[in-house]
Amino acid sequence: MNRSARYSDLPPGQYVTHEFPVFSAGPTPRVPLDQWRLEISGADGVVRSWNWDEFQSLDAVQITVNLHCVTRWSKLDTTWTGVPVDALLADVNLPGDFLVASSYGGYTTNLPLQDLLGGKAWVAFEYEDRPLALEHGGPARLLVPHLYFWKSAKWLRGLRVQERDELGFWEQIGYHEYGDPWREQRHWDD
Ligand SMILES: Nc1nc2c(c(=O)[nH]1)N[C@H]1C(S)=C(S)[C@@H](COP(=O)(O)O)O[C@H]1N2
Ligand SMILES: [Mo]
Repeated sequence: MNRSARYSDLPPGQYVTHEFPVFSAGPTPRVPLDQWRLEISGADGVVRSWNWDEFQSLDAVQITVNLHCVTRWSKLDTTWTGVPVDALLADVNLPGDFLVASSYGGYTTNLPLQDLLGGKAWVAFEYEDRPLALEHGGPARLLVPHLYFWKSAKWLRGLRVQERDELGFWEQIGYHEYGDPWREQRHWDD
C-alpha cells in the first residue's frame, strides 16, 4: 500500500529525507533475544509480560506511516510490522491516563495513554520486511507516528500506566511534553 509522498503529508517546518538517520541519545543496548522481555506495569509492579517467543506469537500487522523527527527530517511511507499496543493493553485494567515507555539502556518518554490506543501505536519488530536493525531499536521499538519520533522509544522494555504524568528523558530537558508535529510542539513553550 505504497503511495507517493505528497506535500500535504509534511508537517510545518519539516523536510523530506530518503535516508534513515540514526538518532540515539546514548550507547546502543544489545539485548539477546533469550533475555528480552516486554512488560506492562502499574504502580504496584508488572501485570503482564512476554518473552520473545510469546511476543512473536501475538497478532502482528503491517503498517505504512510517515515519521517526523523534531530535528526537522521526515521520512514518508515507511513500512513496519508490529503488534498494536491495543492488544498489549487489552484486559489490563490499571488506573491512570498517562504512560511512560521505557527502554533497555534507560531512555524514557511519556505519553497520554489514549495516544497509544485506537490503532495509533505499535511495538514494531520489522522494518521494510526485515528484522528491525539494532541501531533503529531492534529487537523491538515503540512506533507512535502521529507524534514526533522521539516518542517512539527504541529497544522498548516496558510500558507503565500511571495516574500522574511524569516527564521522560527529552521532555525533562526541553522537548514538548506532547509533541504534535502538526502543531509544531517541539519545545516546552511551543
Ligand atoms: N531508547 C531510545 N529511543 C529513542 C531515542 C533514544 O535515544 N533512545 N531517540 C529518539 C529520537 S530523538 C528519535 S528521532 C528516534 C530516532 O529513531 P531512529 O534512530 O530509528 O531514526 O528514536 C527515538 N527513540
Ligand atoms: Mo529525534
